[in-house]
Amino acid sequence: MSFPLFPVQASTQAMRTDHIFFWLVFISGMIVVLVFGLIFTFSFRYRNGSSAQRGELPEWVSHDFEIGWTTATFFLFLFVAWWTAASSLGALTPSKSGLQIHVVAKQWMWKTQHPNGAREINALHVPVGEPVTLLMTSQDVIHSFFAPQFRIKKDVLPGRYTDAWFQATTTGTFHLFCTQLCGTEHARMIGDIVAMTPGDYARWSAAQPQADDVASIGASLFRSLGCSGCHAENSAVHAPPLAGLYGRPVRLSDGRTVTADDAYLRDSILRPGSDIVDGYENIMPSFAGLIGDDEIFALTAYIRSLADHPKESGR
Ligand code: HEC
Ligand SMILES: [Cu+2]
Repeated sequence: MSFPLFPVQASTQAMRTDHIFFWLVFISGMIVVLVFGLIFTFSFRYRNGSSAQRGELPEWVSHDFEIGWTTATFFLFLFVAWWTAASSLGALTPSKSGLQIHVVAKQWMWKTQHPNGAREINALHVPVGEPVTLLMTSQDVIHSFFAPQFRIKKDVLPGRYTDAWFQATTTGTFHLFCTQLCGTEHARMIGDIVAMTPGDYARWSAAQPQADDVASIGASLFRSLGCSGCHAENSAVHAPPLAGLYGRPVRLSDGRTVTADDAYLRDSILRPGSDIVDGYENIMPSFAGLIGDDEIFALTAYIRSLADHPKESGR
């Protein structure tokens, strides 16, 4: 279903969003018609000098009537709140499966990287019918990832991750905009999202001149940066094993329990002193300023790949 003056609906979320939008416009419209209808009726009926009856209320305007319509509108609003919240929460929670794409925004371009290492600038190729999770960060100022035909918009912040997800429903080329005024060439910070059939996507991604699988780039960084010196099983240093860590709850020395997601891993690498794992000393050096977002993403992909083999897990 598509409406004039509206961007086409190219994702599952687009239909849900528009559905809610039109129903809310319709409900609000009905209320406007009712209220204005009553205003005009009453101002005509009770105009100065009219012979309409004033004083006693008619019989049917009872207490029960008043309680009835107040309760009805209350439940209508509860329903609207529940309905929009349920849909928005669904849009906020990325699915665990599907494709995970790393997005780095900078003045003034979008850089994307696929799980197999393929990189793009101001473009993003995705398969139709598969959930795509975007893990996003910025190298400088605040940007915002906006794909109107997918009805997704999410701020992209320096120094932390935000995520968004969508599932494309039709093939085609769609707009990608930055919607956060981010400098002189903000208006040119645009790109194309190309939704392809899964077969075409597989062919496209196999044909990319990419260096290597992101997780294996991470594995070699893990050695070259010296992480393995402490985190390897046979290391003399008392450091937590990372196999099986991703997605698990972690107990911290201050008693909190957090989930080892992408943001946690990033913080562990950049600010190891802020979240110290229970039972360990704060001896891990900070890698802030030494490695960039691409390296952090690769290290995270490597640690995530360790979680796929639970039998290696030391936990
Ligand atoms: C000097 C030894 C040392 C080095 C080098 C080191 N770490 Fe650590 N790391 C630790 C210790 C000890 C902890 C536990 C205390 C803490 O949380 O700070 C830890 C914690 C972590 C955690 C959180 C683990 C958990 O179970 O929640 C991650 C993730 C991590 N390190 C990744 C890395 C990565 C990636 C590198 C390389 C870029 C690295 N570490 C380099 C010693 C080290
Ligand atoms: Cu921007």
